[in-house]
Amino acid sequence: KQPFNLDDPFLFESMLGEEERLIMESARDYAQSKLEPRALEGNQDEVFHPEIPREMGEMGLLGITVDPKYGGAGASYTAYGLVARELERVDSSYRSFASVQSSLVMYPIEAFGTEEQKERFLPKLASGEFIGCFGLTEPNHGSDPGSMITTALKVDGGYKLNGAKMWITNSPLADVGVVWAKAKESKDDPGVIRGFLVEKGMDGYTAPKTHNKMSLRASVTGEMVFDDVFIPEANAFPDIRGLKGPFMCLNNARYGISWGAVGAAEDCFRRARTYVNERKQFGHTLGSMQLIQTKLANMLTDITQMQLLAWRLGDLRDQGKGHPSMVSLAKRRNVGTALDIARIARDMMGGNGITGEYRVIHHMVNLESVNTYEGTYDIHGLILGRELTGVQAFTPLG
Ligand code: TGC
Ligand code: FAD
Repeated sequence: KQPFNLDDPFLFESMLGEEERLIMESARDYAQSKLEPRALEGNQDEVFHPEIPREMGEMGLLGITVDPKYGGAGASYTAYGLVARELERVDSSYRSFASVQSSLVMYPIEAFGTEEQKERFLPKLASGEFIGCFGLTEPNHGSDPGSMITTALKVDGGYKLNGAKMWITNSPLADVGVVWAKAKESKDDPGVIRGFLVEKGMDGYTAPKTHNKMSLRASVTGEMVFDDVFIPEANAFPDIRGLKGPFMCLNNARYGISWGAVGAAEDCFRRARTYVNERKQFGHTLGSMQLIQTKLANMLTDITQMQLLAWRLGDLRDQGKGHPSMVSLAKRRNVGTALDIARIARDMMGGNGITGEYRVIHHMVNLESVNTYEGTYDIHGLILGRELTGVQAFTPLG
C-alpha cells in the first residue's frame, strides 16, 4: 500500500509531463535555496533584491510560454503555473514580479507586437536584463478600467501620452512598460483603447515608488505619470483595439495567480502542521486536540481542491480549451481559500504566528493584495454572475 502523500494527496504531480516536472523541480530548488533565505529581510525591510531578475532569467523562469526564438522557454501553461506555485510558496512578491514580466509584458509584446518590438524587447526581458511593468489601473479607475482617462493623442510620427497609472508592480524599476490608453485622432474623438510601449527615460515620464505598503513589501510598486510623453509610432501595438487587449493578458496572469495561491496555502499548511505537532498546551501537543485536527483536515481538503482546479485549468488551457470564466472561478476560489488558510494557520500558531520568523502572517498580508489585484474577489464573482444569468451587475441598473 502506498503511503498517503500529504503534499499531493490526489497525486496530481504524477500527471505532469517530463518537461513540466523538470521545470517544477528546478523552480522549487531555486525558490527554496535562493529566495527563501532572502524573503524575511525582503519583507521586513521592503527590499526587492536587484539580482533576482537576472537569476530568474538564468533559470529560464521568465517567459516560460514564450517562443524560444525570442528567449522564452516555449513550455506549457501548466509549466508556467508550476513555477508560479514555487515562487509564491516563498513570497507572493516574487511571483508578482515574474507574473508581470511573463504574462503582462512578454505575452502582449509577443501576441500584439511588431517583429521589431519582439526582437528588441523579448530576449532582454527573458534574461532579466530588462524589467517590465503593465499600466492599466488609474487612481480613479481600478475595477472599471474601461473608464480610464489616460489619453494618447495622435501627433506627427506618434502620440502624446497624458495621464497617470497607479498601483503598478515593478514600475519604478521598469525599463519598459506596456501602457493602455485611449488613443484619439483629435481632441474631440472619444478614443479607443490601445497598447503602447513606454520606455524609461522618455521625456515627461516618471515612475515614483509607493511607500509604506503593509503587504507585498518585497515587490516594488509605483505610479506611472505621463506629462506630454511622445511615443513614436514604432512603440504602439499595431492592431489590438479595446479592452480585450489588456484582458487577454490578464487571463494569463490570473491563471498563474490561481497556481501561486496553491503554493502560499501549502506553505502555511506545512508550517502550521509542524508547529501543532511540536507545541504542547495542557500537557499534550496541540496536534492531538480535536479542534486542531479538524482545522488541519479542512486545510488539506481545500488545498487538494485548489491543486486539482489549477492543474485541470492548466491542462485545458494547454489543449486550447480554456475560457476566461474558468480563470475567474479559479483565481477567486484559490486566492480566497489561500487567504482563509493563512488566517487559520496564523491563529493556530498563537502569539508566535504574528512574528515574521514563522512566516504565515507574511503570506496572510501578501494574500490580501493578491485577493484584490487582477480583479477583486467580488469582481470575479460578478463576472461569474454575468456568465450565469446573462445580466451584468457591475452597475446598479443591471
Ligand atoms: P466587458 O464589456 O466585459 O468587455 C470589454 C471587451 O473585452 C472583452 N473581454 C475579454 N476578452 C478576453 N478575456 C477576458 N477575460 C475578457 N473580458 C472581457 C469583451 O469580450 C469585450 O470585447 P469587445 O470586442 O466586445 O469590445 O467590459 P467591462 O468594462 O464591462 O468589464 C467589466 C469587468 C469588471 C469584467 C472588467 O473591467 C474587469 O475585469 N475588471 C477588473 C480589473 C482588473 O482586473 N484589473 C487588473 C489590473 S492589472 C493588475 O492588477 C496586475 S497585478 C500584477 C501582479 O503584481 O501580479
Ligand atoms: P476599487 O475598484 O475601488 O474597489 C474597491 C472595492 O469595491 C473592492 O472590494 C471591490 O470588489 C468593490 N467593487 C468595485 N466595483 C464593484 C461593483 N461593481 N460591485 C460591487 N463591489 C464593487 N494594476 C495594474 O494595472 N498593474 C499592476 O501591475 C498592478 N499591480 C498592483 C499591485 C498591488 C500591490 C495592488 C494592491 C494593486 C495592483 N494593481 C495593478 C491594481 C489592482 O488591479 C486594483 O487595485 C484592483 O483592480 C482593484 O481596483 P481598486 O484598488 O481601484 O479598487
